[in-house]
Amino acid sequence: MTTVDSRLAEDARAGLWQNPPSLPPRWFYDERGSRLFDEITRLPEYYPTRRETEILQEHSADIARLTQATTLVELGSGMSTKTRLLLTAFSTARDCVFVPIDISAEVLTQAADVIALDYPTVRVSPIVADFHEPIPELPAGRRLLIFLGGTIGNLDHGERDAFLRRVRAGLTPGDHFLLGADLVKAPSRLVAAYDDSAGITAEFNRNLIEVMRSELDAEGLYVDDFQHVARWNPIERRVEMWLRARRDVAAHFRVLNRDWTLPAGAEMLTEISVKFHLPDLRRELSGHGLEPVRTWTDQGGDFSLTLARAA
Ligand code: AVJ
Repeated sequence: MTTVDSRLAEDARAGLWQNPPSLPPRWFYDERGSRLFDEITRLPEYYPTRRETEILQEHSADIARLTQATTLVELGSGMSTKTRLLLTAFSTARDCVFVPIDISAEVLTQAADVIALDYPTVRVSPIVADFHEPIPELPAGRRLLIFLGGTIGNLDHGERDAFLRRVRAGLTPGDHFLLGADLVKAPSRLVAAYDDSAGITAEFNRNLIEVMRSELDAEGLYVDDFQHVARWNPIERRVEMWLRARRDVAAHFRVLNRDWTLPAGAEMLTEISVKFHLPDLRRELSGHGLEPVRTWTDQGGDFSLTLARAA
């Protein structure tokens, strides 16, 4: 068993027998899941990627000037598509180092190679790591650590607190942190972004069942027995994705040596996507020694980028 498998087994043991059962969203991103997510970012209903790209197009030069950074570090970098806008701004100003950090060594190597080819003046120095663990020791220099896409929304209040502590601990006073966060808006638009009419998000969510089936060697677990559910939780201010059993589910996980049941109509929680009010977010950052310098939003105020300075 690989490390990844045993981590999934750990997460499954910790989450599937809780009430309600749950699994953390990082397991969505196997090869098919990553492809489906890529499709999601292009859906008409899914605005965050487009809005964040617009903000970066507009303000990357400002970010380069305000931070004077020489070392750009990206957490959860994936293919670093949006990051190219920052790399262009930074590498025009001065020589720089790019440190993509991702859990997938495969994705990381691919992305690093392409970036190195396209940006000859940028030294690319990838690190395999998980943002649920301490930030690895970063190369010296004035750093800008970025966490884009609104992925901070996957963390609940306690997880966010721990994450922001790790971010602050990984930086030196004067370094900067750039955070992409989705904002509270009409629930109808929020839910549509996670329940698109083409059914891509439904496939993305249901793919988790296939990941569980194959990675945990399950018997009696079928994707077709689960229905995609997305709803707005106004108390927690988050979109939640659930998988609802269409009929009684009785599965056996050979890797865990455990049985799992989910009665018809019952649901498992697969993702939270917290949405923010800017004053709260800025307060949360400064409470963690990350002093907001500037916040940008798109024209419609859908999505935000906040630049903060490590105190
Ligand atoms: C990658 C976590 C930012 O929460 O919007 C998109 C994931 N899930 N559609 C988000 C996601 C369903 C996405 N993040």
